[in-house]
Amino acid sequence: MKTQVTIIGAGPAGLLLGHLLRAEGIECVVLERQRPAYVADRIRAGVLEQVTVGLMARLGLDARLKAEGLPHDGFNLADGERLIRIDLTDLVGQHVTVYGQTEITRDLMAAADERGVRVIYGAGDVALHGIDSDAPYVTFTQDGAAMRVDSRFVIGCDGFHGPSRKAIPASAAREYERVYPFGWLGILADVPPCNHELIYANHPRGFALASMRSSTRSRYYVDVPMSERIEDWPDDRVWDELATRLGPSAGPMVRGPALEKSIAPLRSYVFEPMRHGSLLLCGDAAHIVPPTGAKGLNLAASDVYYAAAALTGFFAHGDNDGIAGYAAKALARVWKAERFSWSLTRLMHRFPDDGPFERAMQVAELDYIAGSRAAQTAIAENYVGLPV
Ligand code: RFL
Ligand code: PHB
Repeated sequence: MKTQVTIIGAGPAGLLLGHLLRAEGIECVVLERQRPAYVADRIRAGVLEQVTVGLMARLGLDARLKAEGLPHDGFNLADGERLIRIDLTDLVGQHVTVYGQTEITRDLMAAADERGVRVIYGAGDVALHGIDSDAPYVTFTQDGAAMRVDSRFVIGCDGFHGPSRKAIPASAAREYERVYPFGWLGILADVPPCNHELIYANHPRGFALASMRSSTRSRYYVDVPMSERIEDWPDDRVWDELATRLGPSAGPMVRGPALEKSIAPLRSYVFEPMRHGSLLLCGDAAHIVPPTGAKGLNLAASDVYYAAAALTGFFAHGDNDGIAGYAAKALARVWKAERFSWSLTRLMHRFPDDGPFERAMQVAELDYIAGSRAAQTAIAENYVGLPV
């Protein structure tokens, strides 16, 4: 097979990039290890920045997002009895949109055929070759048969565990990593949310987040040590823990059976560079943020925005500057989101090694935020997403 761009991974990054390239008349093939049902059902992010919403609008794939997405003008930080509201629209004149990653993925998958985005599902043993050259190729297996795609560029959108990043020689790379001593246990249920806005809570027993997917579907999280097993968390135990940590100021919590329940590790990670030769990395393939700032999916979208512009410049105008500048441009935004996600994680979680001093620092910072419009503005401008 021959194409202009090979995309590895059909998560939100790969699918979004495939659509953006096709909209510019660029040929691409997307290789995905999983089957479509698996990709469509993964429960993950829920909060979209305007950049992400804007890309769906640019593609004309935002009809359902506009009809079903919930604009949120603010969110809350809770510490004990105190709720600090961050009024996004008042502070920075923007809002975020609550619309599940599952829905974005489904919208992109549903439109793939009609837009000529070719996705090969069930692609096994994907391996990258010749990324140092102008003629890279990717080999894979499909139903047992050996396959090969030749293209001018390969884009790694294959998440944290995919093969793309590993194809870059260690001598050319640098990794930055922080693994947190807890994970988030998430529960999804068809019950109305306890509050019309998100609440991030710091409680002596640990962190809790009240989020939602719609007015009838709620998503909640508590942090737990990574040694915990999901089997030891029957639904009632999760609801009890949420009720304690969120407290009465969160509003009345309706309980219901879990549609999904899992524990996700928390990590900060950046891989540099995000381009090596003819390979560009986008999304979780190059970086991970702890979910506290709701930045993972949105960073994947901004990477893809830069990558699509660079590839369009190359194929439409023979301009190599965008490709040459891709890594620096993407990383500048990535590092700011890493900082924000790390600092919000630090502020809202009880770390096992923390003593009275660290807790006093959290209280002082929350006091400062509660009383300072400048501090709230800094949080708001990061939460709605920095400009691309
Ligand atoms: P993905 O979604 O991991 O997709 C990668 C795709 O590559 C495929 N793949 C391969 N394909 C071919 N060959 C191989 N060898 C392959 N290996 C892997 C995979 O099957 C998959 O289809 O990465 P992408 O596209 O970069 O998207 C990143 C986002 O999924 C991620 O950042 C967010 O989900 C993070 N995240 C959140 N982000 C937000 O912006 N807002 C949020 O509110 C938010 N909440 C969350 C989150 C992530 C969570 N978990 C479970 C990690 C909440 C949670 C609990
Ligand atoms: C979610 O609804 O899944 C969600 C919302 C906000 C976050 C993380 C996850 O910061």
